Order: sequence, then C-alpha cells, then structure tokens
Amino acid sequence: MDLGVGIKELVMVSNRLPVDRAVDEDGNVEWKTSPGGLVTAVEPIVQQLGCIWVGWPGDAGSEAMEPFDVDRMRLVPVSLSTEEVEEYYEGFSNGTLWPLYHDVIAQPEYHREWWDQYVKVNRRFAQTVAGQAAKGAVVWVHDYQLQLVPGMLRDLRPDLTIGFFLHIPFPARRLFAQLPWRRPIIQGILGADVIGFQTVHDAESFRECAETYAGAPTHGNLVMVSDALDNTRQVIAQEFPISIDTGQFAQMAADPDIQRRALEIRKEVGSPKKLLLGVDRLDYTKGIRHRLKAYGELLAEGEIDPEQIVLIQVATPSRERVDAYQLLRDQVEVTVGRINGDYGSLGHTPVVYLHQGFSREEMVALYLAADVAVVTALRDGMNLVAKEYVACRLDETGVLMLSEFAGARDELDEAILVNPHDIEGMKAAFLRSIHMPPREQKRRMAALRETVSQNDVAHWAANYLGSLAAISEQRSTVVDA
Ligand code: ADQ
Repeated sequence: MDLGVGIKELVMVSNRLPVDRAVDEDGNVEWKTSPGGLVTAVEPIVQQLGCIWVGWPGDAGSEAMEPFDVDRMRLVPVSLSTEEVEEYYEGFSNGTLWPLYHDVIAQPEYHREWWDQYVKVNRRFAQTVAGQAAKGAVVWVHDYQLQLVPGMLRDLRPDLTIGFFLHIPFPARRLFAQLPWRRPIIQGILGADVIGFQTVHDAESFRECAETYAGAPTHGNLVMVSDALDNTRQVIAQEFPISIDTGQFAQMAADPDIQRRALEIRKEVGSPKKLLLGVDRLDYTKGIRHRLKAYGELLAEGEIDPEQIVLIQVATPSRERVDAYQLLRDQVEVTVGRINGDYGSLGHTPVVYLHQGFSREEMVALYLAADVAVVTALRDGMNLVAKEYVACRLDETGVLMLSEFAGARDELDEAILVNPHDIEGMKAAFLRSIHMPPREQKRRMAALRETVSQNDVAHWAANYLGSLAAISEQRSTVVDA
C-alpha cells in the first residue's frame, strides 16, 4: 500500500513524545527514541515522508521548548506545569478515565478542577498541532488523555484529516454514563474521520454512546455527525487491533546470545522443572493480586512443588505518585513476601519478584526461558505481552494463559483462557498449563504464532493509515475539482 498517495504529511499526537532524555558525562542532553510501540508502527511512513510528532517531553516544567529533530522525526514538545501534570495527567487521565474505562475496577474520581485542566491541556495540544500541520496533513491522535483534541482540531483546521486511536478499552454505555462530561468527550472524539478501537466490542460500545450522547445515528461502522449548518460527515468507528513487531521479536529470539541468557535465567532461579512468567506494569487492571492468590493456594494445597516450579513476576514501576498504585504495590509485595516466607526454603524462592524495567533483549530472554506466560488482566485494551511471548516461541513450545478480559483474547483463542475473578478456575488453568503435553503445546502455539505473524504492528498501522489516506485523498480531489 503506497500511503504516500493520500498522505502529504503525517502528524502524530500522543501524551508523551516517543523519546527519552539522556544526559551524557559532559552534561550534554541527548534524545533517544523509546524502543518499540508506536515509533515502530509508523516507521515505514516515517522513512518515506518523515513526520511531525507532538507530545509532552516528560519533565514537569512549564518552560516552552523549541521543536527538535531526531532521525526523520520533527518533535514538537508541549510543556506541562506541575499543576497540569497533577490534574490533567495523574488526575483526570489516570484517576478518572483510566478506572472508568477499565470497568471501574477502582473507583473513578470526578473532580471539576481536573476536568478544567484536561480541557485546557487538550486545547494546548490542538493549538500546537494546528500551528504545525501543513495544509491537508493527516493527523493521528492517540489515546484517552487527548480525546478532545480531534474536535478542537477540526474547528481550528477543517482542512486536516484526523484519526483517533484508543489504546485502552471503551467502556459499556451504562458505565460511561457515570462521566459528568460524557457529552463533550464523545463530541471531541467524533471530530475525527477514523476512530480506532482495539476490539469489536469497544467499537460497538462507542457507537452506542455516540447515538445516545451526540444524537449521531450509526450505520454499521459509520457514525453520521451533523454540524450546526446541518452538513453531515461520515465517521468510521471500528476495530483496528494493535500488534507488535513480530519479526523483530522473532529475530531476537533466534540470537544465540539471547538464547544463552535464557538458559542462564533458568539456572539463576534454581533450574526449576517449569518456569512461569508474568510481565505487567504494576497496575490494578493487570490482575496481579488475583494471580498470586491462585498461585499461593496451589502452593498451600501442595498442588505445586516449590522445588520444581518457579514464578517470575516482573512488575514494571508505574504511576508511582497515584495513591491507588502505591497501595497496590504494598499489597503485591506483602503477598509475595508471605508466599516466599511460607513456602520458600534456603535454595528455593517460589515467586521471584522484580520491580524493574528491563532491556528488550532481557525481556526476550525471559520469554524464551518461560514455559508458561501468565496474563490475567481484569481488563486490558489489548495486552502486548501475550503477543510478544508468542512471537518469541520459535520452537512452538510453551503455553499462554490469557485472560478473557484482555483485548488479545479476540485473536488468540488457542491460549488457555481464564476468568481472573474465578480463583478455582485459575488454579485449574495453572495446573493444566504446567502439565500440558508437548503435542498440545505445539498445536496451540503454532496457531497462536500464525495469528501474530499475520497481523503485526506494520499491518496495523498500514490498515489504519490506509483508511485515513483514502479519506484525505478523496477530500483533496473534491477541493481540487
Ligand atoms: P500497557 O498497559 O502498558 O499498554 P501492554 O500492552 O502489556 O500494556 O504493553 C506493555 C509493554 O511494556 C510491552 O511491550 C512489554 O514488553 C513492555 N514491558 C512491560 N514490562 C516491562 C519491563 N519491566 N521492562 C521493559 N519492558 C517492559 C496500553 C494498554 C494495552 C495495549 C497497549 C498498546 O493498556 O492494553 O495493549 O497500550 O495499545
């Protein structure tokens, strides 16, 4: 697909810029692209066209920063004050929207001051994009922190073609109904031409809310949006399930150094007969406590022998200034300590807990080392860890235990599916995964690998941008005629 035909210029917009600031020994500041994810997804088009990327550079501080270039990307920083970080980001984004959109696993807080800052910061993003984008550019806005940007941008720059992609679930209408600002949020998102969701179900929930809160009729995947002059625009609102750079993971998994490291990891944790692995941001949506509860009960009942089986739990530090996350960290660490205290011995630690970030190489080594990957999210937009594990299992061994409440479940139905609220069911799934015969592992893993290799992140981006490019091209044909 030649995206260059319909796309004159691409502008990406996300809460964070895809770069990290590094200061070398001489105090020089250098920006490095953060590996993976969105940058990889749009790489083909960035190679072809270059792109502008608008986002927050990460350090609180309201000092304006000039745009700068990294590779073929022009990065345009949006500065946030300490108060804005607290109220727009930690507050409204992570204390209101995040729990509401994840099925109110935690209680969302509704504060009018947080909303005011959300509107203010979204406006700053929209104005920054409006000031940077060339005429007729394609703008791709990402995620729940920026839901008002499409609408604001359409008012400022009707010439742009706008996409919005939600990385997290969209809640059922009866939950979304709680949000005091449900109408402006829906109207904000509807400013886009193409709205992408992780699953069919998320897209359906959104279309129901569009009907209810914006009075916008729907036809299949289309939402009809009318403006004040009664002009109607067709908006596409459908699923575009995100993926990973499958080829890159497979290539790393074939690297002899990384394979050696995988063997070393197994030795370092006591050469267990079976090694289980959980990798999650330390977030209450990921079901880490439920997983540990089931695992602890299996140890207590003697179903799991701590001398033969080890669980590595990687819990990436996350949102450490938000109360709910501090509480979760305490709960997880107390539980891990209790399990290890009760069932460990001098030579054996049943749960190896790592509250750290790792390099991509070390992550791949962990995936290679693990006989079972355990994904027990209570709710998750997609869950890339599930796909990464599968991509690394070149020899078709290994078992994926996957929550029914992760978006990845829609594609990965050869996983061992679990309901994380059902502790007995999870215990049974643990045992089934641990004891799965090699032949069944192979059958399931081959099917999972097929899925993940067919739909990789380049595919995802090309599909999404393809839809935007088609609209952009149509629009410029109409304007030119
Ligand atoms: P996340 O909630 O962050 O993403 P996930 O999809 O699992 O969840 O992605 C986590 C990523 O971080 C993976 O690529 C993983 O390898 C990496 N990672 C995790 N722990 C790490 C560690 N300790 N060190 C290094 N890397 C680590 C949000 C949504 C998801 C959705 C994604 C993408 O919540 O549902 O799948 O966006 O749209």
